[in-house]
Amino acid sequence: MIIFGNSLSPFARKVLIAAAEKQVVFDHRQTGLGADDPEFLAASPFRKIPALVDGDFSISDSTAILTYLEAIRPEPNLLPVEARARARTVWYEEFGDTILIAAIAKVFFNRIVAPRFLKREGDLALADQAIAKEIPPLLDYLEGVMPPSLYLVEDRFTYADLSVFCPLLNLEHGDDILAQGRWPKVRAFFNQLCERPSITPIVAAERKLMKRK
Ligand SMILES: N[C@@H](CCC(=O)N[C@@H](CS)C(=O)NCC(=O)O)C(=O)O
Repeated sequence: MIIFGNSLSPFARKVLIAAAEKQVVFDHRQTGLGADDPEFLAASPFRKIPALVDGDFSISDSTAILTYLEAIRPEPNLLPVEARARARTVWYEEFGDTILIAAIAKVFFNRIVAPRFLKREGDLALADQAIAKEIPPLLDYLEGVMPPSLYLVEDRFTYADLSVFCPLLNLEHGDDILAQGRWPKVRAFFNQLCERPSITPIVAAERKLMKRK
């Protein structure tokens, strides 16, 4: 199996962690934006990362890939079976993949991607506005729904936690808002996940990269 996508992408990171949780053996290609590797393009018709190739099967989109991984490797179960828990897991995945990342991307792109990787100035006012106005209500929401176990669904690690965690790591790369103490449960949720064996190496590598000027 091949997984295409640099882990700085929250969507690629989601797939890399899911594969590690399921102990799937894979070859990781550090595909970035604008890649023209023909194998990657065959798997991802719109050049978006992540993408996956498994023998003669290929697919892109993190949600599609997680669905595939869950089907071929049902244990450990990361997509609950019980109706309400499954629906809530899909909701948190959708929340992470759309609402949360839309706001966080304004910070991550303009403060990190534009200056470091595209060698141009980002729209810093847009990033500041996201930190001041857009992101706090999303963290308020998470703080309000966070169970005492610090797992969003079924008091155990599922795709729900993974999908919310991944954008939060991009937030950490761009701003220290989560470390400020206003959202203690969300911060504890984030810190707990950073300690997971499937996640720790990715967090360590990215934090190291982020410190590099
Ligand atoms: N819904 C997709 C989103 C994938 C996505 O937008 N990936 C970004 C990187 S974070 C990308 O490849 N952007 C390049 C582009 O849009 O051309 C998923 O869950 O995988």
